Amino acid sequence: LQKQQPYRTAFHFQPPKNWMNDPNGPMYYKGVYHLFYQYNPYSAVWGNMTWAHSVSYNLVDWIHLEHALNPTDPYDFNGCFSGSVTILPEGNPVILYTGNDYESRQVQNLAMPKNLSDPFLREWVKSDHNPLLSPINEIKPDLFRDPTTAWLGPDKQWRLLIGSQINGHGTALLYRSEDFINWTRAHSPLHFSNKTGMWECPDFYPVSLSGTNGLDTSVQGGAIKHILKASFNDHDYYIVGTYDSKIDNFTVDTDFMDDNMKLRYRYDYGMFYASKTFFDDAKKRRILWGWVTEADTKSDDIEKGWSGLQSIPRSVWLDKAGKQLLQWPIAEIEKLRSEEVNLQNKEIKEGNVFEITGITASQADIEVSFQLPNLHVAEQLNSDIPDPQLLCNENNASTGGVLGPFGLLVLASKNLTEYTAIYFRIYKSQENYVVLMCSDQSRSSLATDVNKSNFGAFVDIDPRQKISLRSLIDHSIIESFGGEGKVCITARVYPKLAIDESSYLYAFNYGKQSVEISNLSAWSMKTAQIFPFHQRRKPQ
Ligand code: DQQ
Repeated sequence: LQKQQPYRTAFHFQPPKNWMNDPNGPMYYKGVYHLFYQYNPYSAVWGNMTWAHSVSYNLVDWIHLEHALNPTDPYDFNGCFSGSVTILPEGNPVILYTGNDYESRQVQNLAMPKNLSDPFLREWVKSDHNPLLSPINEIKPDLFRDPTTAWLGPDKQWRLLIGSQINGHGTALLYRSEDFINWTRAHSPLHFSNKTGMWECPDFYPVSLSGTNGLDTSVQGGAIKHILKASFNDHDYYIVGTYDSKIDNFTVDTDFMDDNMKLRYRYDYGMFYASKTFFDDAKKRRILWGWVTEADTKSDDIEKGWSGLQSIPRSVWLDKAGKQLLQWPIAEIEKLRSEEVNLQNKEIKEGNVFEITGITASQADIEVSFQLPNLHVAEQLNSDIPDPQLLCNENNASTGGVLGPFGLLVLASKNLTEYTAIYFRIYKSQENYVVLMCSDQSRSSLATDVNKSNFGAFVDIDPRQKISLRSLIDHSIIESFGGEGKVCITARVYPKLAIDESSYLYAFNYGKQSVEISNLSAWSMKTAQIFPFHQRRKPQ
């Protein structure tokens, strides 16, 4: 099958076929992880939005179940759109989701599990009270969607956010309720921006200032900050701030835009959208899922019979400085590692490319760290407000510099006709060093009709320390983590030559100065067990 389907993944979550987009209502319940997702049961293009449902004991191997929500009622007839799960104080989960109703108005609905003693929660019942919320007053009927997980305030009232656009401004509307059924809109939204359009899939959660553990969504007070994420412009942006639950005031440390009107922090600088987090009570961590879109054409999707991936779930926490988030693939994924290869203290001289052999290059996990002996020769960055994406585009991996480009060539063909380059360049800006990370897809495929845009970001690290990179490679997706999770870039590629056993892995340095690989470990990755219920395997 892999022969005809060279782009299907081996350890990323995928349904057997058809269209998938946003992750919905992820949760942990009675020893089982649940993932719902936006799904079209009938084809590989968007439509007929249904909540598909899969469960897992380890977030790696999955069992596909019956659909949880079908668009069959007047209040969701045109689609069961995105939403979230809230675990009520007695431990019972409920779903809040957007229904695109029979008149294509976006309304908010509630659903409950039919049988709470079934840890798979296979059947869901829609509430008789639906729709709970309709677009009234100045809310436009088609700009009112994606309820968050609700949290409980000190006054014992629930709060939740709904993505919207009011007077042309992106906003997170705030609602309160005592009984989870009757919701009242607060006078002020939690936050808005007059510089963005519609906010989709907002997410709002506390993060700890003292360690990497996650916090339950209702935790308030103590050494914490709050994260607000909104999806717009095809990307997921977040801001860090302080939330006062008594007056529902959110004071932001840094807004979506910086002083130069540039958008600031993104979860991922590549293809990653409509993400959602949940608190994993079993391992006390917060986990992030995101929809990874396609870069090929709609007709390619129809031909291959599927579209869309989910990212590898990532642990997310606040960095020590309290400024930005760090993300790392959940540790469970490491159980798929096999056939390890290692390298230490290897110099890569100017213009050098060398192959890393001994692993399956199309299905791999690589961790590498680089050291630069001669930083003072770094080129000066000649721009006041440099744009990292532009820098990666202007100087792709084949353009030699002084300190870099150096990094990995992944999903590469033997003669390097095709490759995707994940690399760094080091610049000086006044007296500071600047580390640029790029994911260069421009040579990823001989195919001409796929999107091969490059992605880039600055990694806020001191290059006098090691510069680290981890890449998860899975046939048509490359998820890269720079600076131990400070910058994530996810790319989709569709090589013609570099597929399966014709795919190779290299390290390279096209900079004038030598760089040293202080450490490299790479593994082949085994295939995860992702099956329909009747073919499920015993959990390991
Ligand atoms: N996808 C859903 C919406 C959401 C959008 C519909 C984001 O609820 O706003 O499939 O990708």
